[in-house]
Amino acid sequence: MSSSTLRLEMTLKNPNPIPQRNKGKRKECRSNPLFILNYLKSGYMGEPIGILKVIVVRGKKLVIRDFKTSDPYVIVKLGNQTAKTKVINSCLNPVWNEELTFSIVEPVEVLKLSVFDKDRFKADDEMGDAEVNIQPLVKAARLKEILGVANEGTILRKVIPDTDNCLASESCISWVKGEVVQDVWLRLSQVESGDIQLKLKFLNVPAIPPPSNFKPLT
Ligand SMILES: [Ca+2]
Repeated sequence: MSSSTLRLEMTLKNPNPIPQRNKGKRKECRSNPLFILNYLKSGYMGEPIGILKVIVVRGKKLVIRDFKTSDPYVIVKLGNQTAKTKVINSCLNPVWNEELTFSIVEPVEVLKLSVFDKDRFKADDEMGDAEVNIQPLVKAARLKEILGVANEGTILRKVIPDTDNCLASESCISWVKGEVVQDVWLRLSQVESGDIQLKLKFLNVPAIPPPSNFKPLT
């Protein structure tokens, strides 16, 4: 077999071979303190402290990005985790009622969302963005753990609209059906109008049962 045939065969087996110089670079990166610091910051190494369920309920008075309407969808981000809702065609007051799940790691990041108008033949248009601090929810859930029982509907905490947050109205963190739930209306920024309603739920990370052959030390 000639060397050119051998090269072709190797390319077919591995269409994207890593060039030798990149292999060396990659190894070098992993021993670089800055790389390790960034990796730790990314949250991958963090111990999960809980699960965040984000229910994107609906949008209100969203902006027009097509001729008379828009086809909105929402992208939600927590640290390096991203999830998005489905597109609702031709609607400025869409109802998604979609549940997106994230893991919460320390340090707790701000939850960010962006709304876009889906377009078929060009890049999707921006329809505003917003963010919400989930620290009050995490703290309320921890307080609930310490205090123990709460009656159904008990308000654990209230968060008021401020220049530091995107809240469109007062937000309540309550104990609902065995879960710590925060109802939020966010005002979209970078646009003339538009609010998004979210329901945030904090869930404890499920405990991993010990292996069947586990024997505690005596
Ligand atoms: Ca569109």
